[in-house]
This record gives sequence, C-alpha cells and structure tokens, in this order.
Amino acid sequence: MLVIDDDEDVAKAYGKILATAGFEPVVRTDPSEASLDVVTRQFAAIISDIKMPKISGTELLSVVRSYDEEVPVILVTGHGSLETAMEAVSLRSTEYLLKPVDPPLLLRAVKKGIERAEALRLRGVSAAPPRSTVDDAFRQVWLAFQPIHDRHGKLFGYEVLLRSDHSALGRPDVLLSAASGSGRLRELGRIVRGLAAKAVPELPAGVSLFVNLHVSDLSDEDLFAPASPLGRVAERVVLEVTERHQLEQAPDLEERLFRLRKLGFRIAVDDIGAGYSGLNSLVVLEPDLVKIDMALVRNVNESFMRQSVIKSLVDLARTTGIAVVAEGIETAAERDCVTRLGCDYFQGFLLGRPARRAELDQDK
Ligand code: G
Ligand code: MN
Repeated sequence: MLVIDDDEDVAKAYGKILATAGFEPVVRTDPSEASLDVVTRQFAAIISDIKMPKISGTELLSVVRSYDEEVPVILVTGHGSLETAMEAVSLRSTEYLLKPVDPPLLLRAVKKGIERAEALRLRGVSAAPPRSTVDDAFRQVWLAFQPIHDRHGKLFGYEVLLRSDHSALGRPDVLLSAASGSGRLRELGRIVRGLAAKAVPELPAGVSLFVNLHVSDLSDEDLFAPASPLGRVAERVVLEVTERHQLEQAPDLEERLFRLRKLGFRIAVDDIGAGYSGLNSLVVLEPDLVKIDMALVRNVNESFMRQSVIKSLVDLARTTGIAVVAEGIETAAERDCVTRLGCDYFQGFLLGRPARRAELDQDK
C-alpha cells in the first residue's frame, strides 16, 4: 500500500490508520520519490493527494493506469474541482475523497477497491483449449523481428517477438496463457529458441538477437545445454527476463543467470518501470542491459516525472556498468528526450515495427 501526501502530518495520519487496520503502508511526502515507487513496485492499493508540487495525483494515476488497469487508486483532495473529479473518473480512480477524510471512510474505500481488483483479476483467468488446438497454434508460430539502434542510429540488434498465425490463439498473450493453462510453456519456449537460433547465422555481423524468456524457461534444462541450438550461438544472444511473470517462481534465479552468462549469453532485465521489475533486480541480478518499459517512454518529452524517473534509472545503471535500452519509442520527440537523458539503445515503432525477416530483407 502506497500513501502520498506532501503534507507530512496528513501522510503520517493515513499511514497510521492503514497500519492499525493491518496494512503495510509505504508513506511518501515527496511525489517524485513516490513516482519512482509506482513504476518499480506493485502495491495492493495507492492513496494519493491530488494537489502537490511538480507532480499531481492525477498525473501519477495516469502513469499507473498506463500499465496497471486494476490496482485501486484513491485520490484525496482539499480542493475538490470538477476538472480533477472528471479526470479522476476517466482514469478510473476507485474513489475521490474530500479532506478531511474520515478514517472509516478511507478504510472502506481501500477494502472495496482491493475486493473489486481481485474480482477483475479472477475474471481474466481462462480455461485451457483442447490439446490439438494448442498443437495447431504451436505449428503456426513465427518470430517477428524489431530493430534496436545505438546512439548513432546504427543497428545494434533485433528483439524477436512471438507470433502465431492461428485464428483463435494468434495473439501472443492469448497463446501464452493457453500454453500456460496446458502446462506447455516450456515446449513453447523451446520452439521460440529453436526459431531464434536458426535466425542468428542470417544476421549481419556484430548484430545481436534479443530473446524473451518466460519464467518457466528458467527451469528447463534445454536452456542451459551448451549444445542446444541457441546455446551454440550464445555470444550473439541477449536473454530478456522480466518480473512480469513473477520471477520469485525461480528462487535460484541469480545462480541460473550466472550459469547462462557462463555459456556466453548476455542478460537484460525487461520492462523496468512497468511496476513489475523492482530496482533491486538491477542490483541483485547484475544484468548487462536493462530495458525501460514503454509505459515510461510514452510522452516522456511532456512529463517531468517520467524524465526524472528515467534519469534516475540511467544514473543507477551507469554506476553499475549496465547499458540502458529505451523501448516503445513512437515519436521523434520521445527519441530525442531519451537520448538526452543518456539511454544507450533505442527500440520502438519509430525506428521499426516488428516484422517478418523476409520483410526486413526487402527493406534493404
Ligand atoms: O514485454 P516486451 O517489452 O518484450 O513487449 C514487446 C511488445 O511491445 C511487442 O508485442 C511489440 O509488438 C510491442 N512494441 C514494440 N515497440 C512498440 C512501440 O513503439 N509502441 C507500442 N505501442 N508497442 C510496441
Ligand atoms: Mn522484451
């Protein structure tokens, strides 16, 4: 639970109410500090003041909503206005409370918000399709390639992205959840790595291939076999890991990543700033690269808050020798801004959409 109010007495009072009710509140009075929290950690609920210096509660909420549809956000204000109330509604704020807030009212809003988020999450869980349908979808898997450039606009690598031509299970998120529901995630991971390995020899010299790992892949011995198709070309490959799929399911993660690095793979922590990959993963996992999630890059040129978060991430990465990739760049203004903030590599629709290899070859 995250509590933000620039008035220290108020913030502490909320913290106390929540702690007494058995929650574990993180209390912030500096909205820039809170902004780093919301993009690097997951909270059961967020309670925020609206009117604060530099970053408003509604701006904070818009960032939260760009990657988390469900987390309850309760906005509190001493100066209710139609404008902020309408903004709160359009950003699906759970509650909009006026100061001074009655403690039982605050607790009721928090509990109701958490219950509703839970119900939404449960509804998202689907049953597994028949085995033959998943077989069909697996047979139609292919990889899209998206370019990653360096600061001089030179091609540094491609990220390969899972695709399937199957009519029902074509969307990557649907295919992944079908594979997960059927206990076949590792099989899908092997298919992806097999296709990726085949593509490596066709890449221009010096260009790397970025391959996403699912947490289930990290417990597949095939990934660690030097003689596996991808293991043979490990020097050309960056493996992307993310906390989106709960890395805590791989308890010996550090040791596993160490083994992968010894095989010659480089490691990237994906989706930093999406609220899943905590900053501590940078310190603990010692990756070669980090990828800043597109939720943070979106309209970065217009947001002091996003700029300050990216700047902090770049500074942290610099001191630990980690290279930074900015993802999901869609406009020249976003690219120029992340370049100025010191990012090393760049990816996004502006530089190139994910495409089949054949289409890339035609572009040349
Ligand atoms: O979780 P990960 O960062 O690996 O997800 C990459 C996804 O982001 C892919 O599905 C890809 O199609 C998408 N993507 C890549 N670049 C952009 C972009 O500039 N804008 C948007 N909206 N999506 C992008
Ligand atoms: Mn990725």
